[in-house]
Formats: sequence, C-alpha cells, structure tokens
Amino acid sequence: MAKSYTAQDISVLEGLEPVRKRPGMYIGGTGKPGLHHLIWEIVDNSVDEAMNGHATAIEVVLHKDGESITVIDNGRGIPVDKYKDGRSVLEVILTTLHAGGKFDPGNYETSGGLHGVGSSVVNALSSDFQVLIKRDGKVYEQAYQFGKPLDKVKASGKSTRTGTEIFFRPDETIFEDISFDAEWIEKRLDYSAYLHPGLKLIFKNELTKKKKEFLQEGGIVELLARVQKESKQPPVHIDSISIQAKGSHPEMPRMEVALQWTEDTKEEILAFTNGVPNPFGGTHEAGIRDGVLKAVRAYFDLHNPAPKSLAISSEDIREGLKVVISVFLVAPQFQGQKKEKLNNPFVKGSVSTIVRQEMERYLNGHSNTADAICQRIMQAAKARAASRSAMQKISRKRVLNTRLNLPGKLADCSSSSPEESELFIVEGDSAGGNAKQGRNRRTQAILPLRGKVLNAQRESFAKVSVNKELKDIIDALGCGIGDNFSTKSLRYHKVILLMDADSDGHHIATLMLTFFYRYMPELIEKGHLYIAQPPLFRIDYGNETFWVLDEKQRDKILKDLEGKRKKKISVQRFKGLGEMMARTLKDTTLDPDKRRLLRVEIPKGDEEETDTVICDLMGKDPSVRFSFIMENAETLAEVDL
Ligand code: 0RA
Repeated sequence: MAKSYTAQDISVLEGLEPVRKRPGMYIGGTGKPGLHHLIWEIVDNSVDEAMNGHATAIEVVLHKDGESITVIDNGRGIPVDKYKDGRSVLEVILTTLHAGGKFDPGNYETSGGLHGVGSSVVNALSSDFQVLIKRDGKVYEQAYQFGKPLDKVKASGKSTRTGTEIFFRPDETIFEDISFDAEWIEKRLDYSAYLHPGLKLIFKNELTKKKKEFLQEGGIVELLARVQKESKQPPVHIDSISIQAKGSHPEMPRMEVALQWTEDTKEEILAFTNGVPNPFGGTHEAGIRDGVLKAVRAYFDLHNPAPKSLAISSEDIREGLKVVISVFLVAPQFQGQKKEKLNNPFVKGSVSTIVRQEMERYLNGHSNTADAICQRIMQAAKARAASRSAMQKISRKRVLNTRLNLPGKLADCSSSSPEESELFIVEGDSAGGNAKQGRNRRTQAILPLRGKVLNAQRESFAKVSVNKELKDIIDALGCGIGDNFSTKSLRYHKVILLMDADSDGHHIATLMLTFFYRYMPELIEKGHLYIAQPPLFRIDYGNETFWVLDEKQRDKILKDLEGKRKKKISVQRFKGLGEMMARTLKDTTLDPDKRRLLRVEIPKGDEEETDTVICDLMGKDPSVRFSFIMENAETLAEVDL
C-alpha cells in the first residue's frame, strides 16, 4: 500500500508566468512537435496513474475542430480536497510549475516521479482548459483560460466511477499552428501500447469518426517482431532474446530488453525511458551496445568459431541487429527539452552489466541460436574485408594516376582547374547524350548513370562501395569516401545532379542526396553539391519563349498571356531530359549565364534532425521519399548562378 497522501504534501513552487514567457523551455518549441508535446504531457500523467496500478484505459479524443483534445483515464482522479492555502489540490496541481523538481516522492509510487506535473504547463499554454474529476462518488469540474481558473472547483453530479478527464485547446497566439496531426497521435499511442502491456489506449478521431484501440499483451518482444517485419528481412534466429531485470539499481527499478539479429544490414535500436521514446538514444543505448559487444566477444573467445585471419569488428557484430530497450528510472535526466536523449551516466554501466551477463548465459545455453548469430557476424566481417581490399585497390590506383582511373563513361572536361570545373551527374544515357552535346567541353563534365543506384541508407558500407554507379561517382570526383574523404583532391567544385522532373527522377535524386549525406557530408557542408532545375514546359507566345519549371508557374504565365491574347500561345511539356533538344538543355539548364541551380544545404543546427529524417524516410515507402525531396526543395537555398 502506498503511504496515504495529504494535501499538505504538495509544495507550491512557482506560478505559470515563466511557461507563457518561454514556452520552448518547457515543451521544446512552439512548432508542430511542441504542440503535440501538450498531449503527451497529459497522457503521460494518465500512464503514470496506470503504471501505479490505478488505471487500465486511456482515451485520447481529437475533436471535430482538429484543434482541441480530451484525454480521459479511469484512474483515481486528481484529488480535489482543500490545500493549506484554501484552494483545492487540483487547482494547485494545475497552476503550479514544479520546475525541474518533483512532488515529495515519499507519497507516491511513481516511476517517473512527476505525477501530474506537466498538466500545469499544458494549462498555461491553453486558451481553454477544462478538467472533470470523478472521485468519492461525485463529479467535480473546473475551467481555466490561459492558465487562470475561471471559478472554484464545483461538484456537478454523482458518479460511481473514478477518473480524470482533461480537455484543452492550445493558445493560438503561442503556437504557430494549432491543428493536431492524427497520424502522430496514433503512432505515439501505438508505440506506448507495447511499453505498457495490458494498458488499453484508445484514439477517437472525431474528424474521421474512427476509433482505434491499442492493446499489446506481448510488450516489447512484440514491438521487436514488428521492427523485424518492417525491415522486410528474415531473422537470423527465430526466438528473440529477451531480458527483464528488476531492482538491479535503486535508481532503475525496472529494465527490459528484446533483441534479435536479422539479415538486414541496418542496426536499429528503439530506446525508451519511462515509456517515452528517446529518438536520439542516450546512455541506455550506449549500455546495450556495450553489453552486447562484450557478451558476443566473450562467446567468440570461448568457442573460437571464427578463423584466426578473420578480424571481427564491432560494426560486424552490430550489423542487422534490432533492439528494443525500455528503462524505468526514478529521476531521468535528458539532454534537450523534448527528452530526446537520456543522460543519466550510471545507466550505461548498469545496462551493460546486466545485458552482458544475461546474454552470455543465453548464448551458452542456446547453442543453435548462438551458432546462427556467429555465422551472421562472420558473414558481415567477410563482406567488410572484401570491400576494404576493393577500396584499397581503388585508392592505390588513384595515387598512381588519377586520370587513368576515371570511369569509362565519364565525358570529362578539358580544364584541370577544379575551381572552374563542374560535374553533371545525369540520369540515363539519352539525357547524358544531350548533355554532352550541349555542354561547354572546357569546364563541364558529364557522368551518365545507367544502372541501379543503391539506397545508401539501407545498405552497408561494403555494398555501397562496390556498387558500380556509386563507385563511378567516387572515382570521377577523386576525393575518396567516408573517413578517407578530402575535398583537397576534389576534381570539380560544383557537383550538379541533373534528373528528370518526374517521380523517378526525384527518387534517384533522393538516393543520391542520401549517398552524399552519408558518405561525403563535407561535400554538402562546403557547398559543392547542387541540383539542376530543368524546365518542365516551354510556352511560345508569338516569337517569345518562356521556360517554365512547374505547373504553378505555367498557370501563372498562361493567365498573364490570356489577358493580352493577341498572338498564338503554344505549350509543350517535356517528357524527360532525353527528349529535349541539346540546344534547349544548354540554354535552360547547363549554361551558367542562364540556368538556375539549387544549392543543397543541411540546415544549421538541424543536423541531428536531418539525420533522423533521412533515417526514417529512406527505409520505407517510396511515396514518402518523393514527398521528402519535394518538401525540402523549399529549404534548399536558391542561388542564381
Ligand atoms: C496527484 C495525486 C494522486 C493522483 C494524481 C495526482 C493523478 C493525476 C493525474 C493526471 C492524469 N490522471 C491522473 N490521475 C491521478 C493520488 C490520489 C490519491 O491518493 O487518491
């Protein structure tokens, strides 16, 4: 039984003014993630109530306006009894900012130690906030605006049930946009269900009149199975390895891990603290990596499955490994306001020790599984060794003679000064042919891409470095790759992607961007990477010609011309670069005096975000990839050159 709770135990710390003054400090920002953070603050309180064993279901309602939310739980209900200053405890909780601290933990059996704390922040940032409590046979209600109560708590009826219902509408003067994204809410609830097995999470969307329920009895083992399925690659061993530890460290009452090797090349670790995802990992992620590496190395040392000549690196061990780790901490510390990264230093060692011990025990007790894992790791080590020797050959040749090593299909420029040289990477042979005819031979080189470009995000370094098309690009640029990259030997100071303005073209451009971002980030950082903008339409009006980039621009020009309506108007749509006359391509896209180029930039301060965006999108649905490049075309700096 928890110690009984009294109103006096809650100490008033601060008013809500600081929240309205600097919302970013409390919810990370006032953009879309910050807006949705309001929901998570409320839901997390209800989840806490459930984790303490007092609630079994939580419902999130997105109302018809798309701009307001209700969160309902069947917990004990926030207490409404009188606090020492005469106000109700409910009001104190909803108007007190518990800056960085927590309620006296002696009275609560919470894992996060922040019971009800975030609700005051949501209250402060809402133009309307209503709370309804069912408790002690009664219903109580209170309404707020901008964090200020409109009245006292009022008993409004009877109920045999208990629970808390919170309605809020974010303050539109604080947030950039207050419309919620149903998909975001759904995804978060979907994940939460795995982390709190047995807890029923309901999402009611009044916009679509749809209701979804998330309930996962299988917990993170089930989540891992889903991660593996989504990778579309078979597992290396059928049963995943799962570890549950209780009370190993006084500050970490619970920890759960599920892991499995797969034939996928990507390592994936989903990390959670107190049921909240940490997209940038942190000390629990570091701990699991360390523990797994140590356990596997110990197993290799004991059983010697690998030939002496085969060196096994930590990358080999991690290849294709899928992990879900969920830790529960009494006082979690995070880096970043949005709890993206766990920071408690003791967690690394603690997780590593438990994982190492449990994994070693498991491997030694399950020799079939252990064998399969060893084979998978050795396969990765062999592939890496093969690609390393291929890479060494490439760089040795380059030292001997850079020119000799150039790819056969490169039409190089005659200038040997990188400052004035440009490389056009062109999709397809026919487009490549046109570009060759239309180029300035002295300063412009053309490299046509024929085969399939690998998705550099999904494939291992080993595969990327032997892919013919990517290898040709590496050779043509002459500047090496990965750790060996150096702009000193870059042969062209402008590297320009020239692709069709259709979805295939966008796809290839996205794959190329991913490749450069992963393996030659400096090329982007130093401003050497560009995207060409070939026209999609040609409009002739008498003897005037307009080159038009997209539909929007076309419609605008046509509207203007309709107004005059004196001469004949004709519109031609280019099916692809291959169909364009060489002369046209030169005049619109190649000629430095007439063309427009987009310079590719990684937005400053957003490096981590760019990283996750690329990680998230490159693995999955092609339509998502398409919209990624379309949307981000706006964030590319536009330069006229
Ligand atoms: C403070 C004390 C108690 C419960 C809660 C807060 C509480 C907060 C939230 C927020 C959303 N749902 C909630 N449910 C409960 C303990 C009350 C007691 O001892 O009866």
